[in-house]
Amino acid sequence: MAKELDLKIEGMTCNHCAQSVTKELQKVAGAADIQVDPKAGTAHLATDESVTEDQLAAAVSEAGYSLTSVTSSNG
Ligand SMILES: [Cu+2]
Repeated sequence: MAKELDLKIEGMTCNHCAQSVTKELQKVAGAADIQVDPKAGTAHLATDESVTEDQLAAAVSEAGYSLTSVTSSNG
């Protein structure tokens, strides 16, 4: 079962930032349909149940930004 998640990410300013975050999130096994909006400071993605918030935080941090919140958009 896939989860739909909304992430809040601090520190992104332009499309290059968004690309870095997208690239790192793509490396997380089980993450798909990644859409990053640098102006809003958000990312939307679908993940397997196995993907943890820690994995997402690590990916965002690897790109050089901070994950500040994760909310599920389908319960
Ligand atoms: Cu940038």
